[in-house]
Amino acid sequence: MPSPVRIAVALSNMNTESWLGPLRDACAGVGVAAQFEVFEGRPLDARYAVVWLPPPELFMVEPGLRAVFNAGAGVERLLALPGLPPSLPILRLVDAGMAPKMAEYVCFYLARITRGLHRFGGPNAVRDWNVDRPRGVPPTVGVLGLGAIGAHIAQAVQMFGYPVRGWSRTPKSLAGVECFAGAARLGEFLAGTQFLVDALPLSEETRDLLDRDRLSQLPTGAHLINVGRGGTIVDDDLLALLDSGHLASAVLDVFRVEPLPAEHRYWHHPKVTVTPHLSGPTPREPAARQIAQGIAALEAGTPPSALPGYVDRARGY
Ligand code: NDP
Ligand code: OXD
Repeated sequence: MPSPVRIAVALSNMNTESWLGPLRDACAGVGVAAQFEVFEGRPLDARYAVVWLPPPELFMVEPGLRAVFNAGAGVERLLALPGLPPSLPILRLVDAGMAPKMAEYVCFYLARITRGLHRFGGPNAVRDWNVDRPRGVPPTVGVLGLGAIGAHIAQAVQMFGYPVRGWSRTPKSLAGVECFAGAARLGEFLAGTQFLVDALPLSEETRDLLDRDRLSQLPTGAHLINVGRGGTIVDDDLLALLDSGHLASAVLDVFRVEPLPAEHRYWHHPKVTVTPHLSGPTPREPAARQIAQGIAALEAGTPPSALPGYVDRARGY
């Protein structure tokens, strides 16, 4: 019987132990004999690693890695780790159950804001039957990023009757969504968006993308939800446009520095809702299944670049 494939697990900010059972079960389910061990700094002679924000020593101590599985969708911090071998293949999660949760989060805030639902409930709740009920054309929702998550959000929002547009790097075609592609069309996309949802990865091209100029291209009174990455928005520019009244509100789930520092203005700004990076928690079992399928495919000789979630390092996502 061949010896089991050794797999190092290094998951910061997650309950690592709780992942071991689902990972073992998922590998057994795809016929891979695997031995998962928590990486604690000593060599495990691992062939693969399952990571979320791993310590940089992992890559020094484990020179035999053939691929790394990122237990999340965003890879910008993994790619920035010192010592990450330049040709080590990285596979990230593709949806794995995060997309519906993120669509739910966006639809919740969309309804809360556009229908004024924040007025009801709590000690200051409006107790009046004669309140405004929006009956006009719903605002146009624009989704930045039409990947596994953004496309799901766009289609979920569209099902609630909102006109939806989306923006991506390469051209897309999505039922019910007006699609825009490339930097040259971003201005046009923003000008027709009353409710902007950011579902972009952080890369060299998207860092600081939403600065004062770009955000000013949104119509007056526009709202923003950011579930992508904090670094895509220039915080001071967003705050200035909220203060000037050009933007009406921002719901922010992701930040340049996380946890968001206690002194940050976002915490206390009356037009900002802060949530602590919880719009898309990684569901363990589907994530473990996706990772196990990847390991099985690699063990069967499939090239990493042919697998879903293969990270193109030049693109940065
Ligand atoms: P994908 O790689 O599937 O999609 C990324 C999308 O962004 C693609 O449509 C891509 O365009 C587009 N894009 C990237 N760069 C540019 C650019 N320069 N110009 C225009 N469009 C661009 O990623 P996912 O959808 O799986 O995830 C997106 C991000 O969501 C993650 O990277 C992560 O940062 C964030 N996330 C946040 C979570 C949370 O809890 N808040 C949870 C999970 C993810 P194209 O299709 O042409 O390549
Ligand atoms: C992710 C995230 O990228 O949790 O998966 O943000």
